[in-house]
Amino acid sequence: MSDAGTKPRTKARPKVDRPRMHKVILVNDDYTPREFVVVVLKAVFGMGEDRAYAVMMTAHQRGACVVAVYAKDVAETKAGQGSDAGRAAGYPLLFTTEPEQ
Ligand code: TYC
Repeated sequence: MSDAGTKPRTKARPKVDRPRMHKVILVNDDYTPREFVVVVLKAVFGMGEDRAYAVMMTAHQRGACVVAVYAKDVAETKAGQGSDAGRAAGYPLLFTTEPEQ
């Protein structure tokens, strides 16, 4: 028989931190064509042409660019899809992930 709610709770319930969000980071390389990077950003991350071009150019000029922030499993899946698309086309295109904060 359940006594849910009838007994005082005697154990402490420590506040738990929310799971951290994870950044997806686009890493520059010397071989992947700019237009291919733009195509992948549009396909995998749902960006429009202008946003995708701006993110690609930031990675191109600065070495890397944060693409988006997601829950860990979503970030890892999307980073994998982007890197896989590059590999399938013979390019070293790389997306990595890292936790926020
Ligand atoms: N640097 C590449 C070129 O000049 C283009 C590029 C941009 C590649 C961003 C990867 O994450 C990247 N063709």
